[in-house]
Amino acid sequence: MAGEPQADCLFCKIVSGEVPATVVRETDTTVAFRDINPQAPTHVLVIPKAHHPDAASLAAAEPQVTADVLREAGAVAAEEKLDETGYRVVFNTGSGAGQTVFHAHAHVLGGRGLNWPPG
Ligand code: DGP
Repeated sequence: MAGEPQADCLFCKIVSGEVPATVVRETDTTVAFRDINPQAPTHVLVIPKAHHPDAASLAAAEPQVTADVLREAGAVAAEEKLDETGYRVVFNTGSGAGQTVFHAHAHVLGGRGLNWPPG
């Protein structure tokens, strides 16, 4: 069922604590933790606790939680002092766009210059 934990999902295991992560923020609906393979000095992932495969399906099923994820992305950026220099929030969607974990997640990237367009 949409939103239910999936036994084979890495990020559901981070939500449950079965897989450890460096958690920087947590709310009733979201968890934010450091990416294991950082692409910038700050690289934090913000995920909904509920399982949805990508950002669009999350938004369709739980718009309020989508807003929670975006608010938390902003809170991470403020805590990491990125809001003055600028930062990027990215939802890779689909394997062709580089999505490798099919549990919706926002990448929060900053702390270095960020080129546009991204590769
Ligand atoms: P994406 O490629 O957009 O699906 O992003 C998935 C990200 O998840 C990628 O940047 C690496 C990160 N990642 C993969 N496995 C782990 C893990 O076990 N722990 C943490 N903290 N991050 C992970």
